[in-house]
Amino acid sequence: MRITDAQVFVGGPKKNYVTLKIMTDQGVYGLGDATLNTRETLPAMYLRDYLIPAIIGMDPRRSEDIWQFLYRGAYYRRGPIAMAAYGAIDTALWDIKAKLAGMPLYQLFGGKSREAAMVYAHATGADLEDLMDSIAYYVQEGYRAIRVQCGIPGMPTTSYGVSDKRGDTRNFITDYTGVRPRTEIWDTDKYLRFMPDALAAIRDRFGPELHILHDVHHRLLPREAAEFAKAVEPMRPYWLEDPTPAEDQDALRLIRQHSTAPIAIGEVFNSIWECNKLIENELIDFIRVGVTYAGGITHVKRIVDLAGLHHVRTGFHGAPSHSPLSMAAQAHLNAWAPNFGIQEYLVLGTPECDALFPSEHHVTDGMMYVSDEPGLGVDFDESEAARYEYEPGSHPVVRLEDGTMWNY
Ligand code: GCO
Ligand code: MG
Repeated sequence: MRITDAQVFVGGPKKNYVTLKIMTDQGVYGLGDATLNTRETLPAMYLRDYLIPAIIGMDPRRSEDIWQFLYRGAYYRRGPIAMAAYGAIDTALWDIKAKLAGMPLYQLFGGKSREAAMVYAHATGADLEDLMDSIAYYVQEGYRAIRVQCGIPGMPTTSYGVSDKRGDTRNFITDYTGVRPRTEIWDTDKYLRFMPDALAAIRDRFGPELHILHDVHHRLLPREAAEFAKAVEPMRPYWLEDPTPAEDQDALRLIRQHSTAPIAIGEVFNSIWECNKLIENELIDFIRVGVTYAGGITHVKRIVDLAGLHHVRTGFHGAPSHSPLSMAAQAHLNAWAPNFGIQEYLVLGTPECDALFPSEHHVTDGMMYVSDEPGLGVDFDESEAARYEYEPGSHPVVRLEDGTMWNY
């Protein structure tokens, strides 16, 4: 069996999905995702110019060897662009393998460990009252776990992922008006004075059972993160995400020394070599990698197995930029992983998105049900794809009130 050709498509309904389709001499094809939000053309070019010409003629069933060929063969290893490109190929090869077996992908990992996987929704509010309405909406929709993000009083712009318009709960991360980013202003003191009380009010209003998650989005210094984690511990958050940038991994000990609040990190990691020390030293509770830019199923499965040895559970990245293909790959891993924790989930199901990526995967009452179709269980409609083209977009950048650049 041979790979005969592969194509890359960039575009989608208000997203720039980077979709890879690998064709074989037996008519079976595989699909993978390389969507690197706001830098989408780069993995697409890596695939088209360097990787696709090198894998044509190879046996698509040898996914492990092809992964090693891509990773070891590059010499300049890792990084999100390369790992997204390898990840797309790897996912497409697993799709082919499971289609050949006539089984849904999770069967190849060892079968289902659960009937459905808990997901968390995003609630946001311009202020606390607005956020309470947004949480109430998701509770009523059946979600058991909700990430809560709130505008901070006195801050000149809203912080990460929050609209300044009341009642507007769409997720404000990517701006598709061009590559020049808008600026958000950040003030740690205002945040630290407001957010613990806000979380206490949310716990008070929604009771002990709701899983409350919060994303600090890399904004605090390690000492501040320890102070924050200590302050919110009585509210029993399900997790605190990215309390501090994880480049300085030893600094995370400070949080552990001061608080038992669970810590989730890893959405910007792209290899096991960024995860292994945090996992082995048991400095985190949830690993947040995404199949898209952490080298695909082969590599992420390795990270999941390492995490399982150290009581670290999965909480895969599932931001709005994730394609239904990467979400499907994660749905299969979530169905299998003995150390599954939770899955981030934003409603992707617009009619346009469903037409582009037809599938049986679905979320009901806050639980994700994996498709039983052979392979990934997602198709790709090329005539729909022809309607879209790449639209340049950007994340905001963050500055302190005096103009100093900070972490987005
Ligand atoms: C999350 C993330 C995202 C990122 C986004 C960047 O927890 O979902 O923090 O929202 O900001 O993926 O492209
Ligand atoms: Mg995050």
